Amino acid sequence: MAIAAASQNLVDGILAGSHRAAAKAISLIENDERASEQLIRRLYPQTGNAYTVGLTGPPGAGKSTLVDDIAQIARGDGESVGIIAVDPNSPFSGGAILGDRIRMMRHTVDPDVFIRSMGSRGHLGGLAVATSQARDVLDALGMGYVILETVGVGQSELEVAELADTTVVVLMPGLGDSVQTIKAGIMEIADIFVINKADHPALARTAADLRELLRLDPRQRAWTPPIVKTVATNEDGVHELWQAILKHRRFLEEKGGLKERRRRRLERQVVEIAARRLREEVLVPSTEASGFRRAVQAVTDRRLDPYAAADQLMEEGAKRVAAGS
Ligand SMILES: Nc1nc2c(ncn2[C@@H]2O[C@H](COP(=O)(O)OP(=O)(O)O)[C@@H](O)[C@H]2O)c(=O)[nH]1
Ligand SMILES: [Mg+2]
Repeated sequence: MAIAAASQNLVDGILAGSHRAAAKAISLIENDERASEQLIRRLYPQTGNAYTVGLTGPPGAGKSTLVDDIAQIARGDGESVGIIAVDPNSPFSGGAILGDRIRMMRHTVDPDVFIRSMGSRGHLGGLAVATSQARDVLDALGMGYVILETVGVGQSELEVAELADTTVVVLMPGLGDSVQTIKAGIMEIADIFVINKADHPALARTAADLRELLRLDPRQRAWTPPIVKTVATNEDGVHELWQAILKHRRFLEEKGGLKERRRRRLERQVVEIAARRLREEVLVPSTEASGFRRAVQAVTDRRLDPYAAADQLMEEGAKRVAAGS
């Protein structure tokens, strides 16, 4: 009951545009899976208005610096911007990590910019779920754009990148065989490539490698990912990057791809939630029931095969859930 009341206050606060309420909500998401589910259920009808941009790439490529620049430009266009910096390798959460905090200081008094870092702590449902919920909070808060900064090229980063409407892959020259580190998955999700640190002497080589990689990509694309070169620390090329994001957004909106992308994402989300519920609420509790132990004994004795036992487990579990609810 206390949780329900608290989350109604949070919901009211978020819908009224309170950054404090949004910050509290994200802490809740990091620490309390049950409560955050209740929160998202209440906020959900008020979401769907923010446009989500993902920036992903190796550590040190300049993502945070770029996000800061983009936020500045978007604010100049009269847009509000919510930023979530996701770092699965960072033990820090509950606020901006120090570097980000200093860099993003110029936005801190701006009511139309919200910044938050999320680390690896907690998140029983996974970092992608937590990020998705935080994204929903900033959407409900009324942010026109939500920018997700994610580190690296691993599976959990791919899942986070899948939350975005437009995905920007940030690379930098001189990472050895930097382009070789672009995994197949990243090629598929990139809508825009950025080669940041274009002030580096290896720029030409990295750009040529990337163009070659794109040329060899056998898939037919309705949208060819542009390659934007930036020097984030001087804000060079950052207007071009913002224009590329807007152009991709227009492309998705005009060709209907945006609705389709979002529908597919929600489809995956519903299936994931159902699968988690099935495991946590049907299968695991069913293994505690005496019928399960009898069935396993029957499998051991070769009176029942494992497939039939699994079907039985599902049936009994479903019956129990139906009786309980
Ligand atoms: N020379 C150069 N340094 C940059 C550029 N962009 C960012 N940096 C620096 O690279 C370092 C890492 O940047 P950061 O934005 O934290 O990278 P992130 O880990 O991808 O978020 C910082 O010291 C930045 O000041 C750039 O275009 N040129
Ligand atoms: Mg960063």
